[in-house]
Parts: sequence; C-alpha cells; structure tokens
Amino acid sequence: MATTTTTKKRLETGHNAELAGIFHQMASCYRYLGAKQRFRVIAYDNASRTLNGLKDDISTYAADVKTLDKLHGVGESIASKILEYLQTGHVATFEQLKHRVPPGLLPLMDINGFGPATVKTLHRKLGISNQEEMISAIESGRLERLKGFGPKRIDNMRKGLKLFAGQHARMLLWEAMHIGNAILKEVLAIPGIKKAGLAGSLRRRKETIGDIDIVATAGKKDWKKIIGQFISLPGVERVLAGGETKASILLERNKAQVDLRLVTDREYGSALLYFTGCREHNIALRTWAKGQGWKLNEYGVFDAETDKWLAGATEEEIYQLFGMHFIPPELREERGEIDMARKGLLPRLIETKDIRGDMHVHSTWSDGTAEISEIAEYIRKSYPGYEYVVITDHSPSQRVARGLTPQEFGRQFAEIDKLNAKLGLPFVRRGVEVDILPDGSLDLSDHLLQQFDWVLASVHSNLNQDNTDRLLKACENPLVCCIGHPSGRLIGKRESYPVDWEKLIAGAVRTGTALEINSQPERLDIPDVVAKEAAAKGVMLAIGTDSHAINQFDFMTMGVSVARRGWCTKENILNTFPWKEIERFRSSKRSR
Ligand code: DGT
Ligand code: CA
Ligand code: CA
Ligand code: ZN
Repeated sequence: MATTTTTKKRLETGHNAELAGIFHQMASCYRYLGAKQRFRVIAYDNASRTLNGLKDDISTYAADVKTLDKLHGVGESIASKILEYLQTGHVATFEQLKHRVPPGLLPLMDINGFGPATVKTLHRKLGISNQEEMISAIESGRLERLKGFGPKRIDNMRKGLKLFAGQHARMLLWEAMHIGNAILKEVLAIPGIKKAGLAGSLRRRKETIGDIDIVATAGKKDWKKIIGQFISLPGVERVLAGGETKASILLERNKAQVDLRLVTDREYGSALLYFTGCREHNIALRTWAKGQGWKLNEYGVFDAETDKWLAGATEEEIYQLFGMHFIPPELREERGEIDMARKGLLPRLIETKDIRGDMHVHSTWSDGTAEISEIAEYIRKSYPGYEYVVITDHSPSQRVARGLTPQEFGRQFAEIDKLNAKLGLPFVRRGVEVDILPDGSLDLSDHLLQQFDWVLASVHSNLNQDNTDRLLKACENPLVCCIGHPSGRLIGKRESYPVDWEKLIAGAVRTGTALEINSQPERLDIPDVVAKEAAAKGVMLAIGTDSHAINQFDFMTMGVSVARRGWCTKENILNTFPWKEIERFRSSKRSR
C-alpha cells in the first residue's frame, strides 16, 4: 500500500476539495490578521472558489505552471502553492500562518454570527481560543458585559454554534455521494469482492449523511484479507473498529466514517435491505412479515415455524415473496410506503433522465462565473437530453450579487436572442430571479417582468421573520411563475425562516404558482417532506440547480433526489415537460 514517492495518494478528486479548504482557511487567517492582508484574503478566497468549481481534479491542470496560471484566480504565487501541495500534501505557508492564529478559532470563523473580527475581539477581551470556551462564555453570560454584544446578537451566535455542532457530525448528501462512490470503487477493486453496494441514508438519498454504509459479498475464506485491505485503503486516517465481518474507518477526506459489512451471496439482498433502513421502516416491515408467518432479518427471510430459508439473495426476490412492489430506497422512511407497495400503488418516481432543462442558472451578468454562451455550449455538449436552460440572474436590490438594472436586462435579452439565432433554436430562455422585497412586492416593474419567459421570485432579505405573507403576496402576482428556494434554509448554517407550509401550498394551488426544488447541496429547498405535501396537493414543482459555475449543473441529481423522496412522478415536475408546456403553465396563470 505504501507509496514510495512523496506524492500522497488520495481518493479520486479529493484534491480539489481539500486544497480549496486549505485556501479558504488561509483566507480566514489573513482576515484575522487584519487590514494589510486584504488583497491576500481576496486572492485565496477566489482560488478556493475556483478549485471548488473545477470539473476535473486539479492534478490534471498541474502539468506545468502555465496551465495553472490560466485558471481564474490563480496567479504565480498560488500556482506554486498548488504544485507544492500536489507534491508534498501540504502548503508550508499555511502551516506557518496557523501559528499566528489560535488554532481553535479558525473553524469558528465560518460560523454564522462570528467572523474574524468578532472572534478576534473575543480572543483579546475574554481570552477565548476555541469552541468550548466560546460556548461557556456565551452560556455564563460573560459576553453580555461586552460593548456591542446585545441579546439579539448573542442569540444569533448561539444558534450558529448549535447548527455548526450538528453539521460537523453530518455530511451534505452531495459530498457523501462523491466520497461514497469513490470508496465503493476502491472496495469493488479489492480482490475477492464479488458484489458491493451503498446502503444506509446515502442510498436513501437523505439530505445529510451521518456515515457511509457499504454492504459487500465475498467467499468467507477471503473475509479476513478483505477487511485487512479495506482498513489500509489510501486516505484512511484512523481505523475505528475492525472485526471478522465488518470494519469502520475514518477517512481523511471530510473526516467521513465508512462502515463495511461482509455477507455471503445468499444474504446480500436481506443485508442490503436491513442496512439501507431506515430503522423505522425496517421495524415496520419486519412486524408486517411476522404477521404473515415470516421471519425477516439481515440474514434472510425464513419460515417462522420451520426456520427454512425462503429468500434473501436480492431485494427483488424478497419483495416478490412479500407480494409487494419494489420499494425505491428513497421511499423507505416509514411514510406509508409499505402499505402502498402491498397495494401496488407506489408512484413511478421521476428520474434524472426525465429532466429536459435547468430552471435556475446565474451567468456573469450577475454573480455567476460563466458567460451565457459558455453555459449554453457546455449544457448542449454535456446534457444531450436538455431542450432548454433558463438564465435567471438577480434583480437590482441584490447589490452584492451584482443584480441587473432594467437597462442591463434589456441588453441581456439582446445577447440571448443573438445566441439563440446562432444556435438556430430558442435553447436559452430569458429568466430572472427577482427579489421579493420586505413588503412582498417585487424588485422589478410588471412592465419588465412581462418580457421574461420565466419569473422566479425569491426572498433574500429579512430572513428571521415569518415570511408566509410575503411569499403569498408574491404568488398573487400573475407574473410570478415560481417561488425560489422557498424555505431560505442553508443546511447546517441557517434554519428555514418560519413559513406556514399549508398556507403557502394552498396559495400556490390557488394562484397556479410553481414552487422550486433548489438543488444546491446546502439548500435542497423545498425540503422533501414539503415537496411530498405540495405535489400531493397538485402544486407543480420546478427543479433548478441555481448554478453559479459550469460544474454545478450536476446538482440536478440532488434536486431529483428531493423530488423522489417527495414521492414525485415526472408529471409533478414542470421541467420534465417540453418548453411549450411550461409556456402553457405560465400563460394559464397570467390569464387567471
Ligand atoms: P445516518 O448514518 O445517521 O445518516 O443514518 P443511517 O440510516 O445510514 O443509519 P446507520 O448508519 O446508523 O445504520 C444504517 C442502517 O442500518 C439503518 O438505516 C437501519 C439499519 N439499522 C441500524 N441499526 C438498527 C437497529 O437497531 N434496528 C434496525 N431495525 N435497523 C438498524
Ligand atoms: Ca449511515
Ligand atoms: Ca453506519
Ligand atoms: Zn436565490
């Protein structure tokens, strides 16, 4: 296993995320160190963003300094640090920087309500240098005595810390999926492994993942050797547990825990079923089976009286024996799926291949990093099933996101028209993500809104109040096609603002307004349970990636996962239809 060169072997594509993390932390250090470092802050932030946006592993760009130089935000100095990292596994400047900032403070600076200036003040005045001390200072009331730390601010800090603690225990689905697929590939390559698959919450596509579960089959004689190879895979930081049939490892990447369980061929289906969960679903299924005279566990299905093995090699044969539809993993949440499967009434869930276009994309006109022409070209090349892409840049009040003025939208229309003429088809659609202002009115005039093909209305301000009325008022506007990221949450960072979902869903039905499923990994907004409710009531949903870079269009699979967990068929999702139908949806609302 040990590599002889100084190059550290990483799990596939692990470099980008790790190096982006290092650069991000370097920016935080420079922020902490103060005003003279401002240009460095910007440089490292940019480099970090570029790395996160790369399609391929950074090592493929690193043939020489010149190719690196061409990357956006990568100058000579950063290019040399990238090469240093690829060769040695670390960046010496970062190691030195870390000594100039109390190490326990670095992670705190990413928390909502903190930031480098706040953290520095608290370090100077109260000697706080890590998370525990921060928590105890807040709880003991020591912060209240400081100038500028009012109850509202402290409450906000407390909430931020709580979410931060929760987020560290769980990964976002998107990250877990990449880590899971990479480690699964490594497991499948271990000699002796016959079959292996992801199980647990990752297979159910839950929005956050505690640990990654893998079930694999192999001949019993090979088990010991396989476990030995598994715990010494590249990228393993620590072995948490190792046994005869299972092992748990902690990866360097994201500190992700991976559990592997080995079973025999005959047990594979029942083990997969068991370890896919969820726990409540397992218990309900087992109880039901017991009532039918069967015993179900991770080793198979048995006759309760004779203990004779009846099924278990595949999940399919188990469901068949039970007289049930196959229950897609995303539905295994004990929300009525067992009963529906028995009746043969499970919905035929939407799939990524049903998607005909992306409904939410930002370009360089506002805060995206790609030009509209690049976006169109890239999508046409990489997503041959797509028939359209909706460019939805921000409206004027989004100043930080470089929202467009009405005049600029006019120029953008001209660019889109010209591009479509060149393509010979109306592939790029004129959309907008218009701000819903605090009083529920919109940031652009009706006169201008009328000229868009698709109007997405989103809340980006006053995120702590109940926003039900504001969202309802936006639905009442005949020109609004869809509400963007309706809950406003950022998983692990910011909770949803209060929304009365029942009221909003009723409002969407009444006015013929769609609700977005935003596919950004930390949004997944609306959440799956709300999607289920909305679709059941007849609300049309529109899945958008909210892409700000060329490598984010794949987030579509995240939005599709939310829709699947919300029991959606393709009929519930607007962008599984040709554009003509979307136009019909829009004009039907406008003519109400
Ligand atoms: P996570 O890792 O917190 O995101 O969630 P899961 O669902 O992946 O949970 P995990 O990793 O603890 O266990 C994987 C599956 O194994 C779980 O979904 C159901 C099954 N399982 C684990 N413990 C039990 C148990 O005590 N009873 C039953 N019926 N199933 C269990
Ligand atoms: Ca798990
Ligand atoms: Ca587990
Ligand atoms: Zn937005």
